[in-house]
Order: sequence, then structure tokens, then C-alpha cells
Amino acid sequence: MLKIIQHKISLLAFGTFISISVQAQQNLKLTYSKPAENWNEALPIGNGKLGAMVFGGVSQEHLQLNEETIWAGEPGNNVPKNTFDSIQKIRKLLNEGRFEEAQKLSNTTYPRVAPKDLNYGMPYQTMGDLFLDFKGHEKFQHYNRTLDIEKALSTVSYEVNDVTFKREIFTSFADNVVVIKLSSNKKGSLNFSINATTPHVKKSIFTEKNQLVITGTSGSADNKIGRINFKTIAVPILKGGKLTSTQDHLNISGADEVVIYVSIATNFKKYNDLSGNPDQKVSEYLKSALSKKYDAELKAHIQKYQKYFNRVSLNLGTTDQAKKTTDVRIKEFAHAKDPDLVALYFQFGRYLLISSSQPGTQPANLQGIWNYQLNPAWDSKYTVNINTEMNYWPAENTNLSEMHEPLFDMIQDLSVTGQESAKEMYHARGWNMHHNTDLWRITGIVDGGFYGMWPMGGAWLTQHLWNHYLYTGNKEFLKKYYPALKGSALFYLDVLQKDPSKKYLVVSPSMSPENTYMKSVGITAGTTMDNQLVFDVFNNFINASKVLNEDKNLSDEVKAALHKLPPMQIGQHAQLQEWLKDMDRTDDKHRHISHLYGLFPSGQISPFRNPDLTEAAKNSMIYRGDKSTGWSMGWKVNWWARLLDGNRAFKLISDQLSPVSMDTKDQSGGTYPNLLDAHPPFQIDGNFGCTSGIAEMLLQSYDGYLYILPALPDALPKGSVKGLKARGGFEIDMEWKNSKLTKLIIKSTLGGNARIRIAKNINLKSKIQLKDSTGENPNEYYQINTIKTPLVSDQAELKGFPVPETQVFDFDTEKGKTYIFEVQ
Ligand code: FUC
Repeated sequence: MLKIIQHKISLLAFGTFISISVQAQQNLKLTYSKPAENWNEALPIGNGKLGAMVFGGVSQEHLQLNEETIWAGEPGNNVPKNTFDSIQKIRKLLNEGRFEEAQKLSNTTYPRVAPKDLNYGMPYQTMGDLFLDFKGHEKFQHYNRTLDIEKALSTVSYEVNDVTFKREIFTSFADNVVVIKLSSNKKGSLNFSINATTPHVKKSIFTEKNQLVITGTSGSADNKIGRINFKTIAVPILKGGKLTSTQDHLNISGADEVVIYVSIATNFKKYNDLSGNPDQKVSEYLKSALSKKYDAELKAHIQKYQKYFNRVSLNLGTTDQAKKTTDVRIKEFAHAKDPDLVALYFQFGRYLLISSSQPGTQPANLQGIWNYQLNPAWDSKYTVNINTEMNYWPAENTNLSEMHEPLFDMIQDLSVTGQESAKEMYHARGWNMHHNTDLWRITGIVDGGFYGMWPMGGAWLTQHLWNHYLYTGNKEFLKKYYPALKGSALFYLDVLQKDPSKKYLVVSPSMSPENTYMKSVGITAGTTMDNQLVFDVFNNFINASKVLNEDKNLSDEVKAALHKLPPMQIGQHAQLQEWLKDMDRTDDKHRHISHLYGLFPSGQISPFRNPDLTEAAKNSMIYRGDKSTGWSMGWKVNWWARLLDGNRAFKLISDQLSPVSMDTKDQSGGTYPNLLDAHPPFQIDGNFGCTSGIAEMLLQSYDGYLYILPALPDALPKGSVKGLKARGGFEIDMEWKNSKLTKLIIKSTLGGNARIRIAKNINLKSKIQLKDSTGENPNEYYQINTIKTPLVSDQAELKGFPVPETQVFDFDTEKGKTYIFEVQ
């Protein structure tokens, strides 16, 4: 009989245990032997509110600066008026099979370029650039530039005329400032000037009381006037030497050490409130930072950062490649063994999320928080037909639950502004949005009827609310966001149409994001992704109303509608159908594979529950191919992990970690020298998607079990991970050797049943011995029950998808206890 020891240990004791046994990840630094020549070589630092790209130049240091609320425009939604009749006509045309006419009507009702009285979302904008000029530093040696993602600290060092110069740069998590410390090993040798530029039209740059000040107003676009006012102050604090100023330069001579504090603030308070006072805020941020000594500021910064970062460690082994600079490692990844770069990339994804999305800040946009332009690609806003959601895939499973909060806040806002689009455009209750939003929480159509006619953005976003609940079990949270879940369910109850066969309820009109089934025609009804999304919206609402004991009648109504949604279907090419009719093409290489939403991030397709659909999903993946834009490859890592093919998932990681082609005709994504994802251009979703995919290869928690090492590739035969999170609130540590699990630790944070799926070749009965963490009481055994309720498909009867042989067992856990399994 299988047995485990259950040991009562306090959280503290567990913490101590972890820190002793963690084998430190070898390399948590990005390193370079020369300054950045362009933005894609510069290194990102951020604290959720402020972002900076550090170039590390020698005779000129350059910091490109961002503040998360500097967006063009002003409050206001973008809901087109009086288009309900057109929507009704489009529905009719679709029912009659007049697809081209339906598309045409959609395109004319919602033109490609924003009509005069509307806007298609505002661009996120840079603040500007700070420069430090060092005369006489043109010739240098022993240059080194790093980004230490264990400390969230960027460094530069070099030697000029036998004097070593050093810089430490960080965006403090303790105070809202960028901090730049300059030092050297020879007293009095710091001589440089500070100046700034900003591309904004309305701006002024001047010095005042030995401080450099930049003020400005964000840009105007479409029907909106730029109304974000910002103020930036840079203050140098000197040890030794002299500080003087000219009209727009600060000059430092003969200093031993200089610390520059940069603060940025705007008048933004909320998407509909610009009554903030940037002068006051910018001074408050500075005051707080200046009241601390540099060392204390750095210490507080690191402490706050590590509270999140240190929750997870990953060790995949190391080779000599790890001694090379990061740009070279990326170039050589495809042909050299460098498992440590995978671990670094994974942790860099976590670093980016912590740095761009903190409780109380704006969510990470298309570029996180890092953007050097006034008009960046796709406005660097929130594209919610994949990109924004992907940013948050690693939030729960890599143990960064709090980083998810800005997204929840945004959903809350949208559930208010989205009532206007639901009512005006669809005559529906509840709320909805289309495929884009911005700082102002717009919910109308963006980019016209071809790209924008997708009323499903809210449906996808609300999955994050329910998922957070599954990971944390936080009922207060569920209560707070229940109205958003309910509002989304109400919208689809009202919007669903009977399809011509009268059998199904479908969303109409809509599309399978950005793809077409006829030349230039994408508009349709009942796409597979829409059906899957509504299925989840309805289920989440039913489950939430049950947990909270609310809205019984409405829940029954939703249940009835749920049963009328179309099922997933397998088409003529043995593929999972993207559309209600079997219209997929085998030569379709489109980057969006939206109908596989059901496989990931949703859990509607599982090899063990519906192997036939899993096989069909796999066929769809094979037709689409591997190489694509950055985010598409990131999604594919997650899909291949769910398809339990670790080697193919690793191949996609390899594609993602390939250097970006300089051939502009090649539109495939990859990784820039600074390890940021290339769509191209830079788009942060690929980093987050791939980070989530790596976690998904090691641990999956859906379909009723925790699957340990479900998709381990041959390239990673040995390793360990600590602190991954699973649904049900379990925290998982594991080690493996020769591609086989050697140790498993499960900490239960909520209590409840833990059902584990594990490879069959681990002889559980005889070989897993369960020990308590301290080694005390080795004979205190508790019994593990083998699975009581078999899953829907018994493995022996599985057909259609070749699943590996596994075993499943479950046991009851108690909140706060840790269960340790060792394989002998
Ligand atoms: C969607 C994608 C593009 C890009 C953009 C921001 O429109 O199809 O590839 O990621 O969002």
C-alpha cells in the first residue's frame, strides 16, 4: 500500500528548508561586452510605473524613459452610434450564406480608418531621453554591461586611462524613481554633463535649482486631444566636486561619486479622471527617495523585488555557453547546448512581469512598459484577441499572482465602459469589448469591420478572473469581480443567435481573430473559438454563482443556453475545425490559431478526456507549422506542452530564441540581443508566452489533476524547479535526472484533494518514499488513496491520441502542510 508521511511544518520552517536546498540557479545575468548600439540592445528596467532602457554607452550614457500613464488622448469611449441595424443586416446576410456582402457591409459600417467623430485607440508614448556626456571617455577598455535579474539592477563598468568607472542603475520598487549611481576608483574623477530631450510637441526642458526639469503634454490623435501632462525631474547628489548649471544642462566636475534620481509623474488618476497634480507627485516621489541613503534605497529595492522573484528557482544545468555574452548565446542557441539560457529566458519573463505590472499600476501593454516612440506599432496598446492575455499567462503558474492585479483592475473598468458598447451596438445587457483597448478603456470597434468585428474581448479577459480564483481560492476576490463575470454572461445570453440549422446558439457576427475562410472574408457566426469562449464564460458564471450562492435562476438560464452551444468538430483534413462549417485549408499558415484556445489557455481539450479532439488539434498545429511571429511561437510552446510533446515544444523555444533576421522580408519572430521578443518589431507577449510554456512543460494543472513533468524534452534531462503554482493552490518543487522524476514536494496552501498524474515508469508503490522535511519521524506514514473517481476516459480505452503511460493517484491534503515524495 502506498504511504506518505504528512508533516506539520510552519510556513517559516518550510521557507528555511527551501533556501537550504535550493541549488542556486547558475546564471541570472544578461551580460554584454559592448554598449548598446540600438534600442533592441539596450536593457529594460522597470518598477511597474516607470520604465527605462539603459544603453550603457561610454562617452554618452543614454536612458530612454517611460511612465506608464503617458498616453495620447483624453478620457472617452469609442462606441459607434446607430449601427445596430447594420449588425442585424449582417446577421441576416450570414444566415443566407451571403458572406462577401456581409463582410462588405461590416467594412463600410466600420471603416478601416477612424471616422471623424470616433477614435481607434490612443498610442502609448515615450517620456523622452536622458543623456550623460563624459568628455574624454572615447577610448576605453575592459567594458562590461549587465542586467542582473536576481536584483533588478543594471550595471556598466569600463576603464579609461587606468581609472575604473562604474554605474549602477535601477528603477526603485521602494520609491518611484530611477536611480543612477556613478562611481570610480579614483577620487575626483567624475566629470560629466546631464541633459535631456523629448519628442513631444508641447514641451519644455530647463534647469532650476540645480535640477533638470522636463515638462510636456501627450499627443493628440483621431478625435482626441492630448491631455496627459507630465513632469520629470532629475536631481544629482554629489560626493565631492562641483555642480553648476546652464539653461538646460547640469555640469558636474571633480566628483568622487554621484547619484542621480529621476522622477516622473502625470495628472492621470483614473481612466476618467485627470485631476492628479504632477508637480506635487513628482516632488513627493523625490522627497521620499532623497530621504534615504543610496545603499538603503538599493537594499529596499532589492528586497521588494525579491519578495516576488525568489519564489521560483529553475535549474536546467549549465554548459560553457553560459560563460559567453547573452547576444552570442542567442546566436548560437540552435546549435550549441545551452539549457541555462532556457532557464534565464524563463526567469527573464518573470523579471519582465514584475517590472511592468505591479499592484496598483497599469497592466503590461504590447511593449510592457518600454516604448521609445510617439506612434509605436499597434499603438503599443492592449490587443485582447491574444496579446494582453498572453502577457498574463505566467502570472499564476510562475507564482506571481499579485502581478495579475493590474489586469483585474482593467477588467473592472472595462466592465463599466463596456456597458455602452453592449447596449449601443448590440442592444444587450451586461458588457463587452472588441479586440483593443487603451488607457481610456475603450470598448468599441478598432481598425474597422474586418479586424475589429469581434465582440469577444471581455469573454477572454474574464477567464483571468476565474483562473485567479482557481489558483488562490480567494472568495473575497471572487465576490469583488463577480459582477464582471455576470455582466459578461448576460451579454452573451442576449447576443447569441440561432444559427440557420436552428440547432445551435452562436455569436454573430464575429470572426476567428484576423483569419479568413474566403479571400478577404473573415466575418461569420459560431466560430470554434467563440463557442469555446462563451462555454467558459457560462461555466465560470455558473460556478461562481454556486460558490457565492447567488443568482440561482439566472444560473439555470445560463445552463440551458450552454447546452445549445455548438460542439468542437473534426473536419475533412482530420483537423480541429476553425469554423462552424468545415472550411479550413491545409496550407493556412496564419499566426493566429484561435480555435486551439480550447487546448490552451483553456482546458476544454485534454489528451486523457477527449483524445480525438486532441489529435485533431495536433493536426491543426502541424498544418500551421512552427516559425511565425514571436507571440505565435510562444503560444505554440504551450500547445505542444499540452500535446505532451516536449521535444516539439523545445523546438519552438529554439525558434523563439533565434536571432532576429535583418532581412526585412522575413517576418518571423525571434529574440533581440536584449532577450526581448521580436514580433517583429519588439512585442513583449512572446516573452511571456514562452515563459508560461516552459512552466507548462514541467507542470500542468487542468482537467482534474496535477501532471508532473508532462512534456520534458530530451534536451533537458536533468534539472530542478521550485515554487511553481498549480490550480487548487498547490506549490510544487521537483527534481529530475535521466529524464525521470527523482523528487517531488507538494505544499498545500488551501487544503483539499491533490490528484497527481505521473509517468508510469516511476514505480510509485515500491520506489516513492515519502519523507517529512526535517527527516524526523520517518516512520509516521499516512495512507494515499489511489484514485476513487476514475476520470472520464480510462487510459486503456483511449483512442485517437497516443498518450504516454501514466498513473494517477490522489490524497487529501491539509492547508499549510507540505508533502515530500522521494524516488529511490
Ligand atoms: C494582433 C496580431 C498581430 C499583432 C497585433 C498587436 O493584431 O494579429 O500579429 O500581434 O495584434
